[in-house]
Amino acid sequence: MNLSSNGVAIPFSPALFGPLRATGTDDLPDPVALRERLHEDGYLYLPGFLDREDVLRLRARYFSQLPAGFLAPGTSAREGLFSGRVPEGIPEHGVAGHPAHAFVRSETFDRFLDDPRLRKLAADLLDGDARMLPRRILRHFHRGVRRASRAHVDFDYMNEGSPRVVTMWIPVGDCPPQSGALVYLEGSHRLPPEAYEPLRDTTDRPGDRRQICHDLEFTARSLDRRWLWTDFSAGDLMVHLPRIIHASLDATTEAMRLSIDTRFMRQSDAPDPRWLRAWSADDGA
Ligand SMILES: O=C(O)CCC(=O)C(=O)O
Repeated sequence: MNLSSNGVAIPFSPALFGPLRATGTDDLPDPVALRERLHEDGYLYLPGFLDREDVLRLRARYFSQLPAGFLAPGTSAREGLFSGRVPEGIPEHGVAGHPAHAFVRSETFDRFLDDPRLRKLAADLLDGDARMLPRRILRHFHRGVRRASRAHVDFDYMNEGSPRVVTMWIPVGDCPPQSGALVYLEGSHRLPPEAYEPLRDTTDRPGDRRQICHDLEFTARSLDRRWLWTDFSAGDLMVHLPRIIHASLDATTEAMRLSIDTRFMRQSDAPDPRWLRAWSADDGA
């Protein structure tokens, strides 16, 4: 596999990559065991937790909002294949006027996320009444941009509220590594922040100290641990803790990468105020 992140290649080698541990969803462990596993690994990988058809329907709904010429000719919105050309005049992804901005404010999106199974899972993991924070992000990457999520921990983006948060990441479509899957740095939720502070100087985005690093090989070697990966299918769900280092790979396939990330916390905990508004890509949060 030829992989890169933000245009920087990373060899797909056993020294740098290992498998995510799956938690079977047919017979989900009891809440205590689930919480233990989440805190042990820093994540839960729940293959097939969501209904594949629901997820693919959502994919089709979003891609059908894109202007003509975005999708490869003769293909369906459900496939979400990139034509190789972004039509002129479309605003930046996720800002007002872009379809993703309207989509996260739509009834379709609300209905999809207002899933009692997600709420119950969040409540089990937080061991209390859970609420979803209103800032829910729709990410869409296609080949050619060589742009992905840099290595980071979520807490650095939401540090004005309680750290007792769980993030759910939902691939909206099949998402192998080459389509821009998320990868997790093994056991990194246990690292003290001082351990990765120096990595923030190696960056393609000076001026933003929140991200840790754009170079995933350098990150793995410096912290002496592997990136955990999998070949995501539509219907899979990832849950992670706010202190685990994660990043995404560049999308290089014809199939575009679409995903949602959404966060839950206990009703009684104080949220970071920046997460109480609907997401806009230019909201600075
Ligand atoms: O989807 C991505 O590339 C990043 C998502 C993320 O960082 C998260 O869900 O916390």
